[in-house]
Amino acid sequence: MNTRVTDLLGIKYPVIQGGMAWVAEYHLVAAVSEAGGLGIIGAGGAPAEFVREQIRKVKEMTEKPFGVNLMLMNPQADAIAQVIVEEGVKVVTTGAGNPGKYMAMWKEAGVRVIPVVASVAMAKMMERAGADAVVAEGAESGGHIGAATTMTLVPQVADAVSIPVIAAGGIADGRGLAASMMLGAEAVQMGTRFIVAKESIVHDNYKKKVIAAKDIDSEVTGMSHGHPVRQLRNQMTREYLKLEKGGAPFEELEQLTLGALRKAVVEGDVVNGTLMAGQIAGLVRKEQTCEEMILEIMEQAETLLKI
Ligand code: TUI
Repeated sequence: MNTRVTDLLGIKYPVIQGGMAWVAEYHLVAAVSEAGGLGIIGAGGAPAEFVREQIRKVKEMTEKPFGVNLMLMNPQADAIAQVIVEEGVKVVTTGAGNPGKYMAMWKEAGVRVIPVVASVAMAKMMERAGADAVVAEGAESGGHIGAATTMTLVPQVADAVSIPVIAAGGIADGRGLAASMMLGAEAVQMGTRFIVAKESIVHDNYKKKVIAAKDIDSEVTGMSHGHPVRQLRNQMTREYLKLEKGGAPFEELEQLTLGALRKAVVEGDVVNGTLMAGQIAGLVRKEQTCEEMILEIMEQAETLLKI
């Protein structure tokens, strides 16, 4: 299934792994890339030198292309943008902001730049700024989200820009890939399904919660202060939403979530931790290797698209 995205990135399958903070570290990234997709290191809130180490570790494990996701709210974003160039990373995706100020530097260094966007306006702005492709990410996604759904966002972005579009949000199998192609996308980005990959270092408690999750088991916190984050419902989200409804100030809410993603991913605290996952978690039923996941998705999508 060759598309402009597989050509642009030099990958076999149009399947990209979301650059999830804490989750997308070098084992997962190398496994996805080795399986023919594109693995992406999630820089999240990490320091620049940690990201450099992650890049070097991926390079030790695979010669295939891989990328780095720069979360633009990271206080060390400038330094990470630089590390990406210094380490010769071929692909960068960005999230939670506008990567405009890094664009010239990355383009000059030959880095393929793929901003994650949540609106048509942002997609057009990124195309004008020189982006090579965009990820159109719907609100079904886990983590920090925009307002539009994948079903509505992807075709509108595909009509608005000439660069290739990658669909994200609510995609976890071959049906999602086939449907995305029908909407005008040329690849998909998946996060939630890769959380439970055998190669993923995510704590078993967290993986079990994703596998047990049903369609309506996620909540969106932080809507009132403009940073909506989708995650699985637990004691933390219940407390958070109660405080948020009562008009608690941002600083108080922030105290609840500080370090909570790490708590969930590393310590397996599924009570007070942040279990970021998308609405498609209900479809994710078992742990598999990245290769098994990608081959299964491709086979299913190819069968559907041939009909
Ligand atoms: O970035 C994501 N998802 C994320 S980042 C993240 S780390 C985090 N941890 C705790 C609290 C909050 C964040 C977890 N998940 N996805 C890409 C994405 N980008 N989704 C939406 C956007 C986005 C939204 C608004 C991109 C641009 C934008 O507007 C830019 C502007 O400045 O106009």
